[in-house]
Amino acid sequence: GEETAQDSGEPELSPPPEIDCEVLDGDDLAEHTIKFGIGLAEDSPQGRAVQYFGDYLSECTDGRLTVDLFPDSQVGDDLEMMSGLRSGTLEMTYPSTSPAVSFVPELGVFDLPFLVPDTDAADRIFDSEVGDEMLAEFEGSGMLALAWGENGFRQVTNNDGPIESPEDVQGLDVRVMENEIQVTIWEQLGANPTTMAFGEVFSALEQGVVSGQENPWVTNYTSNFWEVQDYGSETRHVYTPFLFMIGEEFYNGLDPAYQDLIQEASDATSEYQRQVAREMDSWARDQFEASGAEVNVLDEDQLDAFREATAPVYDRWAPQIGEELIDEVRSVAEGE
Ligand code: KDG
Repeated sequence: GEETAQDSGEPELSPPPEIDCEVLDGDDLAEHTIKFGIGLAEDSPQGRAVQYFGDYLSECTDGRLTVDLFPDSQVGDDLEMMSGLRSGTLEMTYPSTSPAVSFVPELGVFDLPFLVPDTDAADRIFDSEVGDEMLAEFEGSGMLALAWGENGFRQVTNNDGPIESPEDVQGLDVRVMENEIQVTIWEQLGANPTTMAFGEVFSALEQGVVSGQENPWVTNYTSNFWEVQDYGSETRHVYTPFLFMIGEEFYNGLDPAYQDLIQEASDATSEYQRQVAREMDSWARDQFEASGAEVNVLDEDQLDAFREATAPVYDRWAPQIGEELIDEVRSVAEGE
């Protein structure tokens, strides 16, 4: 894109939920520094949420539990950070569900195109029994998923031109997440998808290894993709959740009072992170546009053309994900 000076303005955000706890201050309580790695930037909703989580823990333990945040894939990509949790080199991470499908295949339901219509539907899924069950699937894997988060609705950015119809995607060299269902979506549309860890995306775009990628506006803006992308198109083709994860062995070795506190702080963080993600979404789109990129928002008819063109992805993957699970998640999403 044309590199213009950025308006370094901050988004207007509501205050985080109040931290309301009885301080754990027994002399027998150990001190721990939790290394928390994320793929996104410090000022993304994800980064802001981890900082809130750190404040929560340290305030409620008089500084005995602290969080050390490693943003921007500094300590690895989602899959590497998940291995770190299992081997004990990292305590916490916040991956997308998509790469976690290799551990919990049911999470592939979120990779289906246009499954989640809006953020209310996402909340209904997260707060449902089926939502709890999916998180519980991690037990025994070496990692525990303590809460949901919102990565969000994914939008395509690229350097070829605005995306308004499925035809515009044909032949597009696009980076996708490390997930076979995502690959199928783009193949179905006639694009050339390449799977790649998030930390490599910026330089791949810069060097022209790929022309485009897809991520929510908050990521497209806070990870500086506007510097290397000319077009952003609001396609909302997939809604990706985040998983708020901790190493199972680390967690099981903690004092039960710490375990309870961490769960409570995770729930508050989940609420806060979703709030920030939603408050920053259209702001980030405006910032992306103000940076000099061309932005277009698809209307319902244009989205319908994408719904139709990607429908075969359901038939292809339903057997693996489970027809019943898809129906269940759909009806929870619709509030039935
Ligand atoms: O910490 C999360 C990121 O590493 C990643 O999941 C972001 O959506 C993402 C992507 O495109 O890889």
